[in-house]
Amino acid sequence: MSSRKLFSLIFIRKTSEILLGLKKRGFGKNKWNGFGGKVEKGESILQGAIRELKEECGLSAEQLKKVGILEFEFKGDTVLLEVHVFETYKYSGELIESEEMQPKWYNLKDIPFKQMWPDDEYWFPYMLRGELFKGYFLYRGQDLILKYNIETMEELPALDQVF
Ligand code: 6U4
Repeated sequence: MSSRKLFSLIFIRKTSEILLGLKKRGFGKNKWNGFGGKVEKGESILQGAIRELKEECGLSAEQLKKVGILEFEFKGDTVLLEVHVFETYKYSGELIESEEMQPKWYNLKDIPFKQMWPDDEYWFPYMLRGELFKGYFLYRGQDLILKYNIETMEELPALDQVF
């Protein structure tokens, strides 16, 4: 039997820049990524995203736009990760470094793909073009993608369900 784990992943955008964080511990350590984490019991995916953003970089966002859904499977592991990707150009608060993340603005031309999850290079272009997307990646270990698929979507499911 396989089980599914829900995560959020949030990107703060400016016209030609994107905010990334260097993960300082745990899963994906030393990789640049958006902010986010596990959706907790009693919250919706959107609520989880807003909470994680605040916890990890100090910023508040009222509106997050859903931009994609990613599924990750690791060969030999029955757990499927379901990562909900959000972006926003509207935020408030003061950017801080947290125990989990060291934030940094990157120009869109200088995104450090070599120091990110290998899948990011495949789906970032969809996000940067403003397309909604759904992706599936099968990994062996955390470095090798064995199989993947990405498709654009007309719309993404509502995320108000509380878990
Ligand atoms: P703890 O340490 O338990 O508080 P938590 O912040 O809840 O952790 P964490 O850090 O494990 O969760 O979340 C993982 C983050 O990495 C989520 O934002 C989803 C994201 N992520 C996981 N696999 C990814 C992948 N292959 N590519 C990607 N982001 C991924 O771009």
